[in-house]
Amino acid sequence: MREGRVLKAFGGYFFVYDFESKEVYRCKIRGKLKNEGSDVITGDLVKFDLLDDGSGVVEERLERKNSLFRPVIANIDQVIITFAIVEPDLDFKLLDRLLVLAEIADLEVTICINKVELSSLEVAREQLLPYQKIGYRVIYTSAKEGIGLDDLVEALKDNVSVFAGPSGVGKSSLLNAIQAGLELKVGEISQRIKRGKHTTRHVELLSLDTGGWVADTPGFSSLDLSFITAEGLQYFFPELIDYLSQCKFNPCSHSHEPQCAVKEAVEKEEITAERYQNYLKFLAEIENKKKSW
Ligand SMILES: Nc1nc2c(ncn2[C@@H]2O[C@H](COP(=O)(O)OP(=O)(O)O)[C@@H](O)[C@H]2O)c(=O)[nH]1
Ligand SMILES: [Mg+2]
Ligand SMILES: [Zn+2]
Repeated sequence: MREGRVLKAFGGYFFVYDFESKEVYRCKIRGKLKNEGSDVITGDLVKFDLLDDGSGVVEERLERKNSLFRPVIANIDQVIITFAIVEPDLDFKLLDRLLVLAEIADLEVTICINKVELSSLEVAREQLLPYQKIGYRVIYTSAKEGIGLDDLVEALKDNVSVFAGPSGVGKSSLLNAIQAGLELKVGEISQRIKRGKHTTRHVELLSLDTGGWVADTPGFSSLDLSFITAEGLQYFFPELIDYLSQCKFNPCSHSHEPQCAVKEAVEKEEITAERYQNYLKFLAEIENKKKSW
């Protein structure tokens, strides 16, 4: 049997990229699979057979590594968290929120800072230095001037990626810049705003000529963190983890307790004050939501 990846599910058909022939086949799904309750979504790895007429039948869905609920997509390797250095101003609180969501989903992260030609590489690098120190990969691009596109291609290569980040930062422009003929609309208001609550969305994976797949819709449409517990939040700030066992109290929320190793690390500037402040804000959000229930 052939093995492939579902690039798109639409109107009862599954468009499957065959790893061997590198062709895309329109497939139906074996009724047995549906009866077993084993749904097939974009990103799924499947086994399929080809019929004489050139169409295919999905016989088996392989186990998923992970899946996102919005957008509905499976087996994602990484999220490209994209911001502009200016226009719009880089929103570090939103960046930290997206990083927490990526950590929860256990995705690899690449932070992409676009529109660097409007500022300078030096300024951008300095602002993102704390994130590089934590261990996040940061790339600096300009879709307009063609800066850093090789780094983006390299990051996308051989991975299944979703973009995340506010609208207007240049996500579509970056994809257009690395893939000739793509012609995604630029300057469009994010679909999220226009879309009605109950409209089904069809997520499509684009195969890049340079290798890799990218979802055509940005990831993490819900930015709500209150589904995690107050005690859980600390584990999604990677730079806190080494300090957690050194706090006097256990559990320690690292907000008001004495002899807190995290607070001491902030004072010594081993943890940046801005990230710590955002940790406290997210913690308050989670606690307030609980109280209102
Ligand atoms: N100056 C500058 N403008 C850019 C750059 N990349 C995108 N833009 C502009 O930013 C606006 C939003 O771009 P778009 O790709 O639609 O952003 P998206 O909403 O994140 O997909 C458009 O007017 C683009 O022309 C860049 O590198 N430099
Ligand atoms: Mg766009
Ligand atoms: Zn503590």
